[in-house]
Amino acid sequence: MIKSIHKLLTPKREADFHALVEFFEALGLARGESWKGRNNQGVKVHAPEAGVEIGMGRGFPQADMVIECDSADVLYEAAKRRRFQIAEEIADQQWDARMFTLELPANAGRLAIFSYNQDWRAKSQAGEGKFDASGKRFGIVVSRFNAFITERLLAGALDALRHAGASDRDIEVVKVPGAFEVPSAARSLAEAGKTDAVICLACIIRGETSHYEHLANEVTRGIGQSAQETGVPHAYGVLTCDSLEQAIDRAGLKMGNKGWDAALSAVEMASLKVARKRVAGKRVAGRQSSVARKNVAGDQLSEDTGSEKQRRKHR
Ligand code: INI
Repeated sequence: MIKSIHKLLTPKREADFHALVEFFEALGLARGESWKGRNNQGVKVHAPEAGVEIGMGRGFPQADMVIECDSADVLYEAAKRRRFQIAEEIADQQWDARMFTLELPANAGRLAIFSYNQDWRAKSQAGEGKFDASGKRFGIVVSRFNAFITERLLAGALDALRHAGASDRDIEVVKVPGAFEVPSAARSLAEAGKTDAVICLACIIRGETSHYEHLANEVTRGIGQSAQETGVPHAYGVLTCDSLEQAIDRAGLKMGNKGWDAALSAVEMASLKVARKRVAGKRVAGRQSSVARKNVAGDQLSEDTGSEKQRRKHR
């Protein structure tokens, strides 16, 4: 499983290294993991989404790196206030966007920053959630049983939420003794009304229990029931494995990390709920306006009838 894609910048001087980190943080990228070894050091800064774009034709930014944001004008003002070196002034683009470019510190290249004028994705993604966790609150319930595995699931889930833009203060982690206790803790979190999605993490290993099937079934049923009855999305990150080896593979090695996967499902379902609420809101508003139209017509009708009655009276 591919985990991420990075643009690597390797300035020679320590001052340039810090200047670059501060530059990206000032633009709003989140600081991720960092390390300091004998021969090198590194800091990762993240955006909710990253990838390779393959483009053809004219009008692409002339830059080594591109950032899409909500408002290029806001970032442009921020860049000017911080006296970042502006290479190209902010301007309208023929692809219905606003864009400007900056020189990166330490001669590390050029960065283009743009925002679309219209949210053209809104229509095409109407039926899908987005992998954007910013501003959303998450609860994580994690079982201490098989902690060797569940701690890895938890690390994967936290990593995924942070990558998707969630803030640490919006993540509540609740630890419970075992998988059996996960559904009730998940329900408490969901019913408290302070989370947009709950992520359930546990590990049940067949070899370790004679009641494996009962436990796995009950935990799965309980999580599903809590999701359906509270209306809060629950992500299922419960490993049900035949052996410890299988569990290890699903907690960070060959088969990826199911905690990470569950967290991304939670992000998607939380944003799908918001998107569907927005669509439903528009529908209700649309329906109200037609009801309102009917009322107006109805009122006119009764007025006419009234004046007709009056006329009859006078005749
Ligand atoms: N809990 C788990 O999370 N995984 C297991 O594999 C497991 N086994 O093997 O029994 C397990 N048992 C504990 C259970 O979830 C409860 O915590 C316990 O029964 C107390 O209610």
